[in-house]
Amino acid sequence: SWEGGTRVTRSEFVVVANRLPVDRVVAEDGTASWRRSPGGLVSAIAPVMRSRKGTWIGWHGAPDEVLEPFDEDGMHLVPVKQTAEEVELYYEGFSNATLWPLYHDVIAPPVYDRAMWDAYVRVNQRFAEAAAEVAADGAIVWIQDYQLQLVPKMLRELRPDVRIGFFLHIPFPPLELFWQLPWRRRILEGLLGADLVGFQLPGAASNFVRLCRRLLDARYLKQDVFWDDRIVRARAFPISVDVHELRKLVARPEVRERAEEIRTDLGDATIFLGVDRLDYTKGIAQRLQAFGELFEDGNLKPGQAVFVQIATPSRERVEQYQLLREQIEQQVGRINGTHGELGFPVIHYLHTSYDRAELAALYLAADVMVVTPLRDGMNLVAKEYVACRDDMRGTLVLSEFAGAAAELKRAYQVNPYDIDGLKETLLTALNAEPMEQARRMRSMRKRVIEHDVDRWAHDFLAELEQPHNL
Ligand code: ADQ
Repeated sequence: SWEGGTRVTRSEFVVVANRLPVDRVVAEDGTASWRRSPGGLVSAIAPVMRSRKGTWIGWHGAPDEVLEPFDEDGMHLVPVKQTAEEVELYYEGFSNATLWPLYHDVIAPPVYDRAMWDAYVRVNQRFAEAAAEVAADGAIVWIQDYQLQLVPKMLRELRPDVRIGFFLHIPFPPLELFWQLPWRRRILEGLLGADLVGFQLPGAASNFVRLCRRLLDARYLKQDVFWDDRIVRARAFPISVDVHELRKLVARPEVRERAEEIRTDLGDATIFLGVDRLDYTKGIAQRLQAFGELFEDGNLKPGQAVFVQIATPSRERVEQYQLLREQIEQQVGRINGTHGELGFPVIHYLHTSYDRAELAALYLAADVMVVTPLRDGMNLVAKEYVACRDDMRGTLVLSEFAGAAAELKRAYQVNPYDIDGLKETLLTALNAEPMEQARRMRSMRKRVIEHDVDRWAHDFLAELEQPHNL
């Protein structure tokens, strides 16, 4: 169809996410091009996008810039504008200073600010309008994550004919916490615009259903909510990793050589590894505290064991993230200053992002992978580590508060708030015999290989496409 002179491509399959699945790269000669963003979500959805001639709606990453739709990597992409002020209020503000901490057990205090809320509504409306414009009759529209919780309802008002799925990548909080939110009813009604609301864990789906009953007085049966003469299904779909991609990576000779090189560079010490966005939900301070105390107690000696902590820069304009960075960097300095020796720091802290091959080499080099979030929707790092260890070696220390703990039962599970328990578990994992390592790794690998990210996308879409009449 022709609208306002520009051709609108209508799609049977539409993905709506805060970000487009591509990043702009500028070459040395100044020419700009697009490159597919790394990460499981994009690689899971890209094949579906291609086979269904799908459209992806999202922000392209540059404030204030208006871009026309374009095709890249076999996908039709529709950029949605965000002003600099909206990035500050909607993205850094309501999404990452309000919803993110509220949904992660209020580890940091959520900010409740009306101007942020207004921007959240405005930007969600813009995404809903973009989706309404490109969706074909009866299309499938799949909305991603906490930045866009109002879109399901807004889109349904514009386009009652389309089938709407929503997936929340982060935890959904218990009623007692969600209740704090001044706009709690609006968020819940926003989500109820979907036909299917997907969560990482069954417990999150239950929290949602319980809230619908208590806050909106909605009728429900198990995990089906009756709302507006419709059935809204709440279900769990634990997300996973691109096992195929990771296996190909670790099969590359240069990745295996790089892993050897890392081990040599670290003086053949036992390697503990942490890989996280620098985020207060990840429990980085707790794991470093526990590790440092193992030196204090004489259980570890400098040169014998090292901790490699990769911390990806994240949300650097949000105050809590600036505070966290200062705190972690001070802690690293203190522990190295106290326990390190010349030529033998006990922590290697790297505040940077790596490509997939370097990450895979680090996973291969690590003896003990340490994943200790205080709360995490899933945690893909834990699953990536398992997917990479086709040598059946290495141990995984995993927080009970990561969604992944429900599947990776053979990890050494810990409560990261319990520093003594964490210390004990680090030592147990370190001292596990090769046979025991292999036994645990085999069981965890079975789970991850059978439940990879393709299956996640497939299961969600199969459920969404199932007929469900009232
Ligand atoms: P995140 O909070 O970002 O994801 P996680 O699931 O661990 O957490 O995913 C992080 C991804 O970034 C991994 O694929 C990892 O390899 C990559 N990464 C981390 N540090 C990196 C670095 N220095 N360089 C390059 N890559 C790096 C949110 C939720 C999670 C949920 C996912 C998916 O918070 O709970 O598992 O979405 O739904």
